[in-house]
Amino acid sequence: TCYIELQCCLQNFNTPNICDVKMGVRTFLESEVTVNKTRHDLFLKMIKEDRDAPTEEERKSEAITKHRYMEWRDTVSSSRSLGFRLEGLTVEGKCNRNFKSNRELTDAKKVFESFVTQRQIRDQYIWRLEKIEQLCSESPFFAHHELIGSSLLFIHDDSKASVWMIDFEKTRSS
Ligand code: I3P
Repeated sequence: TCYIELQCCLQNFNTPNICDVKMGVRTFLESEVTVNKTRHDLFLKMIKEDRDAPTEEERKSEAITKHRYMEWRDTVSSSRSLGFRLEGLTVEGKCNRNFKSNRELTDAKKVFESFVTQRQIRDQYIWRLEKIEQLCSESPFFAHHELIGSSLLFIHDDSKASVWMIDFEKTRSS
């Protein structure tokens, strides 16, 4: 019998603080590169972040391909340079997704330091990250698959913390 077991990661937390960190230097599949359809919504997202990012031609058509958007997105964020990027943060119920152009390690460190202020919470995160690292290095599945666009989801409240790996939609055997 095949079945999927689902878990609500927020369960057991009182007023959870949440941080989504997207892993990897590339967040699109090779198969997405060949799709030539252009999209106006992605053009709008691009100029919202940087008015000067589109080329002359893209400005005329007011549309870009998803590959162009994803490549640009990986390059302006820390994905390409650091191998991860901050997707979003919820602290005391307030959500912040304004990290698109944060490329520097010092910026990421500042955000993590303000997200995790208690030593006990930090230690629980580190324990769990080391556990995930150990499980991944022993797992035959992880040895033979590439994960694209997956995230580490950090959640804590005043007394407890944990991390989960989430979003496996673009996982392929390698
Ligand atoms: C989105 C993000 C998503 C991607 C989405 C992008 O950009 O990269 O991961 O969905 O594509 O728009 P942003 O983070 O800047 O909002 P997939 O991972 O499913 O490709 P979409 O617009 O086609 O949903």
